[in-house]
Amino acid sequence: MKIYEAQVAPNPRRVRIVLAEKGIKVPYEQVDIVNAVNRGPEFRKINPLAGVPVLELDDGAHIAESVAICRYFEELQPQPPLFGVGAKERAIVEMWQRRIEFALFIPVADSFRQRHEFFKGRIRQVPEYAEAQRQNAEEALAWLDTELANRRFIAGDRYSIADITAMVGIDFGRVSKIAIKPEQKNLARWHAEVSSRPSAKA
Ligand SMILES: N[C@@H](CCC(=O)N[C@@H](CS)C(=O)NCC(=O)O)C(=O)O
Repeated sequence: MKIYEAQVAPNPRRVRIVLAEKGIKVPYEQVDIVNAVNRGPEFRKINPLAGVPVLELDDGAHIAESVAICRYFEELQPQPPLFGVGAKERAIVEMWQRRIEFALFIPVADSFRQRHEFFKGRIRQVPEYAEAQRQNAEEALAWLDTELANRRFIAGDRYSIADITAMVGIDFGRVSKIAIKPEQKNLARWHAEVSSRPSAKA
């Protein structure tokens, strides 16, 4: 088993954090995304969509999509649970994971992807969309600040994959000048707590 990843990129960081939380060690192979090695024909045999991370199993199967990889490890080793426990909590974590992914993580990613030199020639870029998504991400931060007024973590009392996606998204927002505002005290309190976990350095 091994994981193709890139140390600099946000999606692989989500997987590294989940593995660190669970104390699972998997060998990593770095893919040179700066020089677009992931976009070449060899890597596309592993993931036709070219993204990292990709988990390679011992039987040769490839699992891409960060959250799918995280779910695989949750099944292998349920402790500590990062996708909820029981029907209700699992559904609530799923709801928040998807909300954070659509309302924050993707807008943050688009703010970078849609205008940065790194993605020139890789995807069709619309710089105006980058700015629209930057504003959408800022709106999501304001909304999350109100949500976090009454609970410790994004999906409730337990740290979950939704917190991981939100923290990684917010941290990556720095390159697009997306940041928690001084008045967003609940969000700042939450961000300080999740960032202080040892796994945040993974
Ligand atoms: N939805 C995929 C996204 C994968 C993705 O876009 N990965 C980025 C790194 S965060 C990448 O490979 N970027 C280089 C490129 O697109 O050329 C996931 O969740 O894993």
